[in-house]
Amino acid sequence: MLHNALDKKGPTYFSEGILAGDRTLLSRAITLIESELPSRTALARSIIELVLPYTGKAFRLGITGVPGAGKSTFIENYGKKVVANGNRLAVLAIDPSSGKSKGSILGDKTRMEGLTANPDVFIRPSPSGGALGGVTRVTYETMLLCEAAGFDYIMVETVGVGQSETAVRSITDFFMLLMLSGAGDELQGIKRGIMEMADALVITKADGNNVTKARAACGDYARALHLLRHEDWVPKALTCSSITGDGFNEITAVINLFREKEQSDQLITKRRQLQMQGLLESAVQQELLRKYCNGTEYLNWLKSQQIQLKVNPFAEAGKWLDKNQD
Ligand SMILES: Nc1nc2c(ncn2[C@@H]2O[C@H](COP(=O)(O)OP(=O)(O)O)[C@@H](O)[C@H]2O)c(=O)[nH]1
Ligand SMILES: [Mg+2]
Repeated sequence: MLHNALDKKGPTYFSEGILAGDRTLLSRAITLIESELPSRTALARSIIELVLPYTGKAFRLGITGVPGAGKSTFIENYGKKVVANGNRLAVLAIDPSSGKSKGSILGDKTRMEGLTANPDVFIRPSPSGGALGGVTRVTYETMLLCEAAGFDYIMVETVGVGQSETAVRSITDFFMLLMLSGAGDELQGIKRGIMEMADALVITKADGNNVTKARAACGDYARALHLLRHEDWVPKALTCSSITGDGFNEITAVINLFREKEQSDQLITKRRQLQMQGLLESAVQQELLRKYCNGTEYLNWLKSQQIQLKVNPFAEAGKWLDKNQD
């Protein structure tokens, strides 16, 4: 069916289909989320509203690291384990560079061949050329729809060189940084800030000649991470190899340990509550910008003020907002 004809069927048609696990409707609804056309945004909002009661049940895992760190291969292997344990898995791949080249997303698909064929797996690459707030919203809303469609494990892959990893950290339960050993933090373009956000740091490709180096790096990071402990969790350093399969049991154990803390002290719920506060704050800010700081009138006002130099920008900003209030 043509997509526009699908859209005409309305939000309930979508929400019921998604709750029943219809992938065509799920995919189309995600496209609506990604759209900037007001009519599509409105339809997407209505669909999300209808499925909201059925969301929140998945474990949300964020995975970052420089291109080539082995993220997609990791997801292929770890994902197989997760599905073998009876989970249904959704993989969302965000690539900030994909606006320019579709290369790495195509690469991801081939790295995840085993998952692509699995009926319990849904893979969705997200182009994310837009603003950072856009990445957060699109990924968060997509995650909600996947949860409503019955996926109970969500992995979000993002490249750790821009700022999309901050966006992903702000909406996932557990944040994992994959690193190559021996390349040095600076060489990998990993900013210290990203390391500080990580709940687990995994040295990848710990196989062949690389094993000793990877273990040594892991020890160094383990000591450094201990100083970076979060309020609710001490980050862990681990190694793994997607070739030999080494390290995956340990990673599973760490994630299970983290998830068990939901039972004892509601660790995930508390994180999500803090995240909700952050999401609301930035949504309000974006909405204000959209409402009051948009369009030609605003741009003309900026220009008219900027040539004068003898204005107090802080006072003028207040006047602009007062004048434009409903
Ligand atoms: N030796 C080795 N190579 C790996 C491993 N994991 C991934 N690779 C290779 O590293 C390259 C980049 O992997 P990919 O998963 O696409 O990285 P991404 O860009 O972080 O998603 C590919 O050529 C993989 O085959 C591993 O555990 N050991
Ligand atoms: Mg990849």
